[in-house]
Amino acid sequence: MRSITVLSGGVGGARFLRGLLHGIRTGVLPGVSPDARVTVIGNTGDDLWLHGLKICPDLDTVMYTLGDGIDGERGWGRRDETWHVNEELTAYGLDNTWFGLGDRDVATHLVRTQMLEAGYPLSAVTEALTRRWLFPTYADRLALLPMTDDRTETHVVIADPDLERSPSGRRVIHFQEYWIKLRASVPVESLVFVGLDEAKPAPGVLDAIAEADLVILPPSNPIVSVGTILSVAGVRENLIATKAKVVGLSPIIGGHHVHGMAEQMLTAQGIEVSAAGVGLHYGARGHGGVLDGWLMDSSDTDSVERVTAGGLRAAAVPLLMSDPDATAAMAAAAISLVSEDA
Ligand code: FO1
Repeated sequence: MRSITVLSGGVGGARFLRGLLHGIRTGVLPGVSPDARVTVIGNTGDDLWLHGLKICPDLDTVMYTLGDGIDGERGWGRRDETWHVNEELTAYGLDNTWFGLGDRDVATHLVRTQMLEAGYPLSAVTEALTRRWLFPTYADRLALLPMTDDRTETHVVIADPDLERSPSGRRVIHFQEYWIKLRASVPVESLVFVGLDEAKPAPGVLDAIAEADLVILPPSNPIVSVGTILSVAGVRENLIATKAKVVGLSPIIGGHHVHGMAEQMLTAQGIEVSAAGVGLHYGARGHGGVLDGWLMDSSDTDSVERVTAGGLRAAAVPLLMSDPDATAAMAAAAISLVSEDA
């Protein structure tokens, strides 16, 4: 295999990608050549405009993680970060400084916003930013594409008991406010994917799926990360039609997400919060779905039979991305699961 395409969200997807690239480098991935090219299709549903800046959390998390600029503890934002700008904004009385904007991170948003305002599409902006972060290490063997150049934002409808403020008894907030300010602690009435119905795939996105030897759905959020990418026009159709094998790894282990808010998002969409539930939600190619194989954690071994019955190849191995070697082993297991001779 020489070309691998990964549909990725933020923290979970970035951690998986670091292991996948480690596995390519160390030659532990069956049938994958050491000079294999990886194309990441990044989720832009988490994007937001804040303080006049365009912020793309999932693209930046992938870029900083693979460019070794990420803060390892948080999993997002820059290492060696300071927060003076955010502290000053708070001192001026702004009420949206719950979004942790780091001083180093601001530079990324300033460059992005200036380029967007000069008329460059998000894909060109992302390519320019990755020239600093990814090109020195990976050259043309790694590309990060936004899923679309069009504006998309995931918003969350929650109950609002303050009928003065919300006569309807419900309120719509940006996904980032739900996740960061409310810590995903309130019930979700529904999700609104602003712009997603009209979003066109960014240049290279459909080709990256159609021409891949392998497509991977990493353990990112199946609703607000992978789900949004699957909803961009043409993506699902190309996944069903591609000559590539398509394999996914479960973000749910033993009925729970490892971090983030996949449980809340699956519940909001009425999808069973389990490894099998997510795999069968993505579905088997040939049965209206997009997957050939679904890899679950060892604690979900008893779900293998049910997923296989759904038309998917399935296996259960340790899925905790504790370090690049462990993650590379997961990627190798996923590739083996859908290899011809498996
Ligand atoms: N996550 C938090 O929990 N708190 C924050 O203050 C925060 C700020 C932030 C700034 C830039 C960025 O790229 C990501 C940031 N994140 C923060 C993470 C972000 O909410 C998540 O990475 C995804 O959007 C949800 O998976």
